[in-house]
Formats: sequence, C-alpha cells, structure tokens
Amino acid sequence: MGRSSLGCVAQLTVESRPDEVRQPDWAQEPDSAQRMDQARRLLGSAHRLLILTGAGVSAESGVPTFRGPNGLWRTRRPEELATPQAFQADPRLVWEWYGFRRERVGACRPNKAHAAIARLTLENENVRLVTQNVDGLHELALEEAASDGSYPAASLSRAEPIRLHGSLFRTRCTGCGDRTLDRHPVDVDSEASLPRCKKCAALLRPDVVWFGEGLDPQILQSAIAAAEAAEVCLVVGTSALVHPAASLPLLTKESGGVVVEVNTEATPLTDVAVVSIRGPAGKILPRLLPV
Ligand code: BJW
Ligand code: ZN
Repeated sequence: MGRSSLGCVAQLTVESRPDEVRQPDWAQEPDSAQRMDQARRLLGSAHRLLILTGAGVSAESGVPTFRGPNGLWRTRRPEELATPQAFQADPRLVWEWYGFRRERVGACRPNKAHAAIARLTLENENVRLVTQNVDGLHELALEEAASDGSYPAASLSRAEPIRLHGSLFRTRCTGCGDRTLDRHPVDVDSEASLPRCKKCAALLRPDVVWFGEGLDPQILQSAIAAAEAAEVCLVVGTSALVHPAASLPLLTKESGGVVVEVNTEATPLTDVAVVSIRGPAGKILPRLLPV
C-alpha cells in the first residue's frame, strides 16, 4: 500500500437496534459490502499495520467498559478512582474497585476479536498490537492460538501487545517500586488487610497507569514508533478520549498512513478515519482481518 491518505470518510453502521432488529444494520445497507471490502483491502495490502485496542474489544467477553451506561462502578466514574489522589485518599476504596475487576475479568475468556487479532499478529511480523487494556485477554488469546505449539517462541514474543496502561494482575510497591504478578483476591476489610510488599512492607498498588501519571517512556516510545511506521492504524473499541493513546492514530495519519476504525459508536476518531465501521468487534474483526 502507498502512504497516500484517501480523501473520503466512509462510515458503516453495524450495530443492531435495541429491540426487534437482530440482523445488524450493515447487512441491510446497500454499500456495506463495498465498505467492508475497502477496509479489508487497506488492511490486506498494508506492509505495516498497527492495531490499537481499547475496552470495547473485551466488551463481548463480559469485561465492563470504562465509559457509557455500563462503565460506572457504584456510581463512580473511572476519572474519580483511577488517580493517585484517589488511592492516597482512600486506598481501600480503590483496591475494592480493582479487586472487583480482578475477580470479574479473571472469569472472562478472550472473544473472537481477540482471537482474530492473535492469529494475525502471530502470522504476520509486520503487525503490531498496542492495547490500553489491562485485562490480559489479548495475551490469553495468544496463548490459546499458539497452544498447539505451531508457532516459534520468537513469533509469540513479537506478537505480545505493547501494554500502555499496565496490568490488572500485577502490583507495584509504593515504597520500593517492586513489581509482582498477583492474581489473588484482595482483602479490603481494613487498611491493614490491604496487600503489602514482602520486601519492605509498604502498601502495594495496582501496577496500572492512572490519570496524571506518565506512561512508561520505553513503552510509549515503542507505541509511537509503531504508529509512525504504520501504513494503516486499525483502532478497535476505544472512546479515543484518553491521551496519549488517542493520539497514536493521529501520528499514523500525520506520517502519511490511514486510520480504520471499528466501534459500536462514533468517536472523535471517526472523522479522522478513512473507513469507520460501526459494529461489535467480535463480529467485525473475524471478517475483516486478513488471515
Ligand atoms: C465497542 C464494543 C464492542 C463497546 N465492539 N467497540 C492531551 C489532551 C487532553 C488531556 C491529556 C492529554 N495528554 C494527557 C492528558 C491527560 C490525561 C487524559 O487523557 N485525560 C483525558 C480524559 C482528558 N492522560 C493522562 O493523564 C495519561 N498520562 C499522561 O499523559 O501523562 C503525562 C501527562 C500527565 C498529565 C497531564 C499531561 C500529560 C494517563 C492516562 C491513564 C489512563 N488510565 C486508565 C486506567 C488504567 C487502569 C485501569 O484499568 O484501572 O486507562 S483510564 C481508562 O481509560 C483506562 C483505559 O485504558 C482508558 C481508555 O478507555 P477506553 O479503552 O477507550 O474505554 P472506554 O470505556 O472509554 O471506551 C470503550 C469504547 O468501546 C467505546 O467507544 C464504545 O463505543 C466501544 N465499544 N463495546 C467495539 N463490542
Ligand atoms: Zn516494597
């Protein structure tokens, strides 16, 4: 694929209406097939592809998204809980939220969107995956796709996502900074029962990136390099409200590439995208990705 931007913004509506309509809208649109083809052609011919995912890619696995009607936890917005200030003020409350999410996400399995992305990244060394998600489902999908031993270790490690916002299943010590894998349930009975560091006894925190905290510079740099090099940036299931993640597709565009979006709703990136496909990732990606 050349690095010229296509001029038009094609939008495709795939989401089903709330009540009676079970067949997705895109199937009824006269030009929907053409638009899927346009996206497929772009993705299929890109020499370097970046896939950027957000919470929407895990929605069909049962993982709640952050924003929108189902994004609230006890009427609190993520902006109130995902901050160092919230943790300092009330670590029990913040750990309760993360404990709840660990439990919920721990019971979820990768869906067809994760599986399609995993196959593509394992098969194609020119595809990079950058995720904002902390749920580990892309990693599980990779394990599942490679469970028959047919991929060499090098393919597996290359296919690992660049995780912008950390992991729900890792802790970081607020004292010595030690990082540990941790899938345990969290005891939030009292401040004394919260997870503590085995080395220095200081309070542990989830090893995630909160608002106002910088991303790991090396991780951010890899994501920026992948965005700048990409001929196509496929953006899946993110509200594109949180930066710097939401700026990555703009970097692709500024570098002469194009943006393709898959989302159930319009986002600030919809007008940036050369093709915006409106529909659930688990239905769209298996039909879209060239494996
Ligand atoms: C489906 C679907 C289906 C549903 N199929 N789709 C530039 C401009 C303005 C502000 C800033 C800026 N640069 C930095 C900032 C400040 C701030 C920021 O972005 N604020 C904005 C909110 C205004 N950013 C930061 O603070 C970042 N740090 C930073 O930049 O450091 C330097 C700095 C600091 C301060 C000032 C300036 C510079 C850090 C951001 C950390 C974000 N952390 C969180 C929590 C992680 C840990 C945890 O999980 O608890 O990350 S917040 C939360 O939002 C989480 C997510 O990764 C992130 C993005 O959410 P996402 O994935 O997009 O989810 P949703 O729910 O918003 O959207 C889901 C989408 O899916 C929707 O569109 C649905 O329609 C769709 N969907 N089902 C397809 N089946
Ligand atoms: Zn410590």
